[in-house]
Amino acid sequence: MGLVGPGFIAAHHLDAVRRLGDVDVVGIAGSSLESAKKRARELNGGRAYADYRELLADPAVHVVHNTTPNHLHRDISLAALRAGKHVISDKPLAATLQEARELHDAARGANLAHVVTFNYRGYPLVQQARAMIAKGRIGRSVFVHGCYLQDWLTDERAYTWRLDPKLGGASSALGDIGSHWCDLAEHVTGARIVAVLADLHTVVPVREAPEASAKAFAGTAKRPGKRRKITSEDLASVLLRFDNGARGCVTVGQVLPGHKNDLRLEVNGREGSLGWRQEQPNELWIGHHAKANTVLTRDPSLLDPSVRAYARLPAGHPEAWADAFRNVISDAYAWIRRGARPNAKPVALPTFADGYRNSLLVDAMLRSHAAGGVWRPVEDPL
Ligand code: SOE
Repeated sequence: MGLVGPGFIAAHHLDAVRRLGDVDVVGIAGSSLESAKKRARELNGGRAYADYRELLADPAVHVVHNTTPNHLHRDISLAALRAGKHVISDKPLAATLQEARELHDAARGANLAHVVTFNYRGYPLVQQARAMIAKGRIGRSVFVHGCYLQDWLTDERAYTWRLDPKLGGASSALGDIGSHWCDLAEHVTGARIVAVLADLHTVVPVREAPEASAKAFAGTAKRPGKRRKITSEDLASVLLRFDNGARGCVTVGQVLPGHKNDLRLEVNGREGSLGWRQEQPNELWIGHHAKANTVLTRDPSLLDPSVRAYARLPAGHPEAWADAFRNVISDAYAWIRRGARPNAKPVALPTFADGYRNSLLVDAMLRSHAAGGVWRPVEDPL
């Protein structure tokens, strides 16, 4: 594998790949030879390439991990597919809906793996919830709700390229983390969001930001920097309608003190409810109407046989974010080893089709808000 864009998430891609045990890390490309060399040294990441094109030209690289900022996703992923490489891209798939469509079209029929890291799918209890709903354990789903709340952008001196529409895309919080929630809600329920009504807000409209390229969770700068006007949302509430008739709502925010990486998903069915929280990932809440509620802990022997492989440690040994991330990367390489045939894709693995679908959802939310907060259908032209 070769990696382009050695930022915050790059180390976790390398870690996940190394845990597979049979994939060589060939090298890293950055924005310059110097940055690539520095990260290659720090991460023991093999060769350093001055440019992603050099990495793509290297015949030793079969799989490209694209961990660049959103505005670079399209060009690099497209060039990688055209060079015959499998691609594992960070989310969102691209900065705009149009670019996401281009990537989706290029990946379709290319006989190459095309993966988007909606990594929250990789948790064993997320897969358990999906299996239970698919088997009818909670009856017909009627309400799907939750949130994805963070606080790392609370302070006016916190800044990230994600807030700049030229680099992060038209939406900020929705594209960065709302995208994860929507993907999870559709994946777990097996239902599709068909209409949205969104209210977006910018709680911090001016930031005194020293560094345009600051990484996520970089913290608050000590000294004020350049004053920047912020136009993209840091808070969003969205009502949802699903194709199976279920209703839903989600709140997404990155300026909410005390919430670190608080992703919660609850699905209420006619015969029971399921609730999962990213910060307590080893527990699945199971709600009942006429008997006591229960909590299923992540014990492989208690999981549905179809999802047991996602729990790698025996009961009592907690698994968390890095393990779930590894599960997604592991599925990606399993697909690659099977020749990346469409019918050989692991069920839980998110692809460019899911990435494109997700961009459609975020786009519909932006349009709903721009129209004054009215229902907008999610039209899927495919
Ligand atoms: C920052 O909000 C961030 O790193 C996201 O970009 C990731 O996708 C999410 O997993 C954690 O938070």
